[in-house]
Amino acid sequence: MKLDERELRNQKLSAEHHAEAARDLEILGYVILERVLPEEKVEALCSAFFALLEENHERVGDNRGKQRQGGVPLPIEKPFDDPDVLANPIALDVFRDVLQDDLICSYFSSDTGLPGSQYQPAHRDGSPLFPGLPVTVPPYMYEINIPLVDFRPDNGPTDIWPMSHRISDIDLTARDALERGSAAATETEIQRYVSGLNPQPVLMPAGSLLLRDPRMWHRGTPNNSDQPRPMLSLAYHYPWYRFNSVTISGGVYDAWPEHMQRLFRFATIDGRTSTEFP
Ligand SMILES: O=C(O)CCC(=O)C(=O)O
Repeated sequence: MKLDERELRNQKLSAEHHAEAARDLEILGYVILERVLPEEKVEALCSAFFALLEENHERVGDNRGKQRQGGVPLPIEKPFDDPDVLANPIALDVFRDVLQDDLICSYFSSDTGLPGSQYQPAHRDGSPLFPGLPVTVPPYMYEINIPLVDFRPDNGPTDIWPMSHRISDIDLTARDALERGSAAATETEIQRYVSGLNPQPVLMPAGSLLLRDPRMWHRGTPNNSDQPRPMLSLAYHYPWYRFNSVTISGGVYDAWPEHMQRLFRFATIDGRTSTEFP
């Protein structure tokens, strides 16, 4: 979806675009909002990300398969502490409409396919709410992916299977298959089957927002270019759900406006985690 100048200036979708985005998210499992972040911002995020890349790679290794790092937390400090990244008003408006006003952000990290990365097995994020129950429950969490470079056919764009978030009773892959990064995980019967179902590569300009249901099947694809392909990943959900956690310094948290503090109220702040529930 391309946003017009007014929407970008007001950081709010038109009523028509809002309805379209909410419907696509519920029915298709995703919506792409193009070029929401201004170019200068994306450039600053991208250079800060590249400055950390080597250190992150040394820290986690290839934790999501050959030449691939996933779920690598980024420091919540400049430039990553930007409210347009952590609490994007356009995305949150849509999430709040489909879920509810009171949401929690519990995940801020990065996923990077380096040159030479391979296909991941198709997977969902998180565990099913009711394992083994062949029922599609309503959405309880949404994710945002922010490409820091253009996602092109040659640099390993994420593949997605629209509408697959509604299929609850197929086991795609063992839960630890992604972390083990074993090539055999892509060679199972079910993986061959889903590979034949026409996954779509998410081709989007840097600074776009991919809003998606974490249950929608997706996978990293081979990066055949000579540059890394980084994206930021965030998760927002009902306060009663647990997905991950973020770490913030008290100084950063205290300086935030109340709506940001509420969004991050279950974070670990200066080493302390809230016991409030929900
Ligand atoms: O980097 C990508 O394109 C997808 C990564 C992913 O889904 C994962 O590592 O869980």
